[in-house]
Amino acid sequence: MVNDKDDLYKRILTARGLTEEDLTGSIEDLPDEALFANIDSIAERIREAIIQNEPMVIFGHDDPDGITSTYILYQYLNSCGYQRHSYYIPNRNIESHGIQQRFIDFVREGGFKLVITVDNGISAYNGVEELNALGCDVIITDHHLIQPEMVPRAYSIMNPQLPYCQYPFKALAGVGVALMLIRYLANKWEHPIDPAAYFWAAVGSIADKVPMIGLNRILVRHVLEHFDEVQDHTVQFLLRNYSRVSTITDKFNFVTYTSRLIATAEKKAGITPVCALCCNYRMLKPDCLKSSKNKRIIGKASLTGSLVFWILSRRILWAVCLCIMTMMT
Ligand SMILES: [Mn+2]
Repeated sequence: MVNDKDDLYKRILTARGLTEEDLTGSIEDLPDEALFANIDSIAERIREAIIQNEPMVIFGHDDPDGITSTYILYQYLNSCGYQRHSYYIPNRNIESHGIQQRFIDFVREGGFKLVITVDNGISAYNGVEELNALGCDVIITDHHLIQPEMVPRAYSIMNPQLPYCQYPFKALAGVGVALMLIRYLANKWEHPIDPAAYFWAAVGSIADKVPMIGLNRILVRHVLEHFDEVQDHTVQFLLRNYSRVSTITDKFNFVTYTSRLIATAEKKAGITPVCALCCNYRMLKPDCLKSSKNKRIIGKASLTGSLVFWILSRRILWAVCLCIMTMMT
C-alpha cells in the first residue's frame, strides 16, 4: 500500500514536471546571486549613483511583470534613503513597446545619468545607442530571450539568458531578475529587503505565467509561509476588501487574485499602468480620471497608493466613490 502511495506521489510529481526539491526547497537554498554575469558592476554603478546623488530612472515594461519589477526596485532604493530615482513606464495607448523617442526626451529633459531597465531592454539596441549619446549609462535587467544582433551596447546587462551567465535557474520572470538584483544589493549593503518585495515578485511571476518550478515555486511558497510579514500598504488595503485570509489556501487564492487583477487591468483598463503607478489614488480628482486614458503622467508620487488605485481602477465606480468621499472629508 505504501509503495502504491509512493508510486502515485512520484507519478503526480512527474506529470507536473516537478522534483522533490521543488516542494521542499526554501528561500535560503536559492542559488547565489553573485553567479549572475555582470551583477557586481551593476551593483557598483547603482552605489555610485546613490553616493553621487545622480538622477536615475527605472524604465519598466508595461505589463504586470514590468510594473511589479519597477515597484520593488523603486521601493528598495527608497528604503535605502535614495531620493533622486524616478520611474517611467510607457503608456501602451500612445507609445510602442520598448525605448522610444518619448522616453529619450524624458531622459534628456530630466538630465538622468543612469537608466535601469526592468523586464525589457535586451533587444533595445537603437534606444540604448541614443541614451548613450546623451551621456546616460544604461543598465539592462531582463529575462527575455537574447537576439544576438539586437543586444544593446549597454553599461551592463543582467539576464539569466545571456550565454555566459552562470546563474543556474533560467526561467525567472522579469520581476524575478529584479528581485535577485535587490537580494544581491541587500546582501552587499547589509540593508534588508521589505518582505513585500517577495509578495510582488510572486504576483508578477504568476501574472507572467512563468513555469511554477524551481525558484519560482520556492518564491511563491515562501510568500505563503511568510504572508503575515507583508505590511505593504497596497496589500493591506486589498486585504481589507477581500474575504478572510486565514488558511494557506486563502493566502494562495489572494496571491493569484492579485495577479489576476493586475493582468486584467493591464489588458483592459482604460487607465493605463503608468497613469495608475503615478497617480496617488488619494489625490485623484475626477478630471484626472477622465483625462488619464490618453494622457501620460510622469512623476514621482506614492507608488504604494498608486498601485492601489491602479488595481482598483478595474472598478471605476468604486474609484469614483473613493474620490467623492475624499473630497467630502
Ligand atoms: Mn516579463
